[in-house]
Amino acid sequence: MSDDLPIAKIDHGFDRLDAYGDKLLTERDHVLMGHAVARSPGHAEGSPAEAFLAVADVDGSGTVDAGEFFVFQRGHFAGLSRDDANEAFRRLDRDGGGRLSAAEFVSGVIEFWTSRDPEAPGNWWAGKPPFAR
Ligand SMILES: [Ca+2]
Ligand SMILES: [Ca+2]
Repeated sequence: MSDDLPIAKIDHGFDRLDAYGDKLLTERDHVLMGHAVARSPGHAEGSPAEAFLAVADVDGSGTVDAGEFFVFQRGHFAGLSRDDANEAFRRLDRDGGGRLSAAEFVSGVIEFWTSRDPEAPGNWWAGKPPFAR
């Protein structure tokens, strides 16, 4: 199997992440991406947060379990341990049901990028935030 297709998709994904368009991924791209997530209505079909949910929900159940969450987040944050992911998952699973509903998942994404509340569960999206006790 040729590597052309996956490489083309990675290039395409990189171009999407390179919000500033200078062929470098920097903090500035993440800030622009965060603003784009914040602007998009959380449940609007096609919003970045909904797109993340579609990728994370590997079995198509409509919810994200702890294993799916870990695999999804580990793909973005290579240093995230399973313990850190599990702790983050517990915080994001607001009803304690053991699964992230679409609303819990989307709220986590949006809060991570936009909330100024130090107690917001979404602060844990990428693992333990540096200011957490
Ligand atoms: Ca699922
Ligand atoms: Ca839940």
